[in-house]
Amino acid sequence: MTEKWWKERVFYQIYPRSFQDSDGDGIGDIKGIISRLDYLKWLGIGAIWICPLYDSPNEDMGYDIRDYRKIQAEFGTMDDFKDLVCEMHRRDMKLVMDLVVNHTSNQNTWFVESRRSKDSPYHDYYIWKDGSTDTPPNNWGSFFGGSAWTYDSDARQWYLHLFSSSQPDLNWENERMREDLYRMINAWLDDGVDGFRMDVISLIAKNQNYPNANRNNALCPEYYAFQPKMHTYLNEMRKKCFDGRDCMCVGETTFVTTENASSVVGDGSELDMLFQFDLMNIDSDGEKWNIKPLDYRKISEIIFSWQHAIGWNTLFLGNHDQPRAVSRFGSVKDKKLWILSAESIAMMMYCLKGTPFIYQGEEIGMTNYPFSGSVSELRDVESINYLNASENKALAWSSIRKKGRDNARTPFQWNPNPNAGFTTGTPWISVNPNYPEVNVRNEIQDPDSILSFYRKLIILRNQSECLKYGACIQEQGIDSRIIAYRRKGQKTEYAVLCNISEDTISDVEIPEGRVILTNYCHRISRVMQPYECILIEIQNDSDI
Ligand code: ISL
Repeated sequence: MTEKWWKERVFYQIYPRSFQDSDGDGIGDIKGIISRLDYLKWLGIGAIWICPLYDSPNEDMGYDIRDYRKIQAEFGTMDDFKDLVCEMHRRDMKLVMDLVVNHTSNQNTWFVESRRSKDSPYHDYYIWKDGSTDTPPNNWGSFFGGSAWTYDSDARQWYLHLFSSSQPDLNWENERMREDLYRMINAWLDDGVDGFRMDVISLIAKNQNYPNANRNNALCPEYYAFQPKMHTYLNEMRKKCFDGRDCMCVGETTFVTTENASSVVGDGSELDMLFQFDLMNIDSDGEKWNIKPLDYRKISEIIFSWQHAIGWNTLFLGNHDQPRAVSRFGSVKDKKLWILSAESIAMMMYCLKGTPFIYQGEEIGMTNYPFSGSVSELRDVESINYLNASENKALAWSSIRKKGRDNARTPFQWNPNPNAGFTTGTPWISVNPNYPEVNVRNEIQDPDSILSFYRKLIILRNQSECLKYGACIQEQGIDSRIIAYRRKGQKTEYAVLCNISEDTISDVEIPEGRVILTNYCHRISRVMQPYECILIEIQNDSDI
């Protein structure tokens, strides 16, 4: 197993709009991030992925880029960004930027030029098709609802947008466009960035026949995910941007499967790591908003099928597109279960083999927002489109409460002061009312808090070769409510057992050894208590 910095560090994902505001405008910013680096260092974080910081009209909260080489004014300036790079490197932390190159904003000058005239050199930077004004070129649906095509009356053509109509898809068939992107990527790397998280990178190549899908306005990955040309482009990008640099690329490989994953990752491959979403889709019945209950057996099936499928995984419980981890995989019924369950799911995930990505606020057990049911509470285009298109608003709200992306985007809860210490102004999205209890200041002082547990877990991982590089072997024949596995290094062996249910489970074969981390002070022989988790050192170790 090749050793790499990105395999050895625990990553933290920052959603900059909601992390820390420094100037009272209600929006998080770069200076705010800098002011919290010491907290992240204390937590044991070694690398940070920051969601888009680029100039954007914010139709999709920064995932619609207007200018790839300008920092969003609300977040600060290029000088602030350079300070951030410097402050992070000074603390031996790596910085990973978000790279959104499947699409841009419709306000990007490339698109403005593109729609101006068919003769513009930028016209082919996007995907345009002729056709009558009332019928789109095909029946593909957008991720955010409705058709994936919009008719542009200036260009008198249709353009493709797999996401919102303000996010036209770039045409990767166009070599000049690709060269422009590579120049931009290299410029950021020259500025000191250590890598990229590549937004929907699996969708960049489209089937050039643009065939109709089976269903109208549905997603049809068979025509735009993992197309053969995607590999061509990713290889080209690697050669032109990343070869010879010590940087890391993690792809958001939407629609990846355990079968096709190894076509993009592996030593010397197109990407270093990938994000797969099987666990994130576990509570949906086909479509995101059709929610079904959690099935424990599925969790271990998904986790271990991915551990077998590829040599190195990303490990995560949520991100800015997902509900809060503890609300989804744990229990927020009462304080005790909230703490225990947040800890058990953390151990379940972050002792596996791979690179942990902790989403901001997860380490203090931030929960979903208690939306009362007014559209004015929402900021996310996906939820707003869905609500507007739904006939049964009550049903739509029940799904949004569980799965809406704004759940993850409420301000970070630093302390019990007004607005949770996030801003002195009016926050761009409401703060979760539980902030007087759920916040860093409370938890940092409490050795039994979720935050203290996360820190112990991260530090153990940082110090153990076995937890980083050891083999991961699923424990067979154990109750499906317990996620159990071994990590085996050269001199060390650990057993991990996490009850991810509210049930007390008896007759559990618990291996003998030294308990290194657990969330219960009193253990009962052969019993796993509700959400109990245990990390046991079985074989003597020289690396802790
Ligand atoms: O968020 C989702 C479902 O609620 C996903 O389907 C998501 O749209 C998909 O994973 C792609 O996400 C990425 O690209 C989007 C952006 O809105 C997301 O925030 C980003 O993570 C378009 O750029």
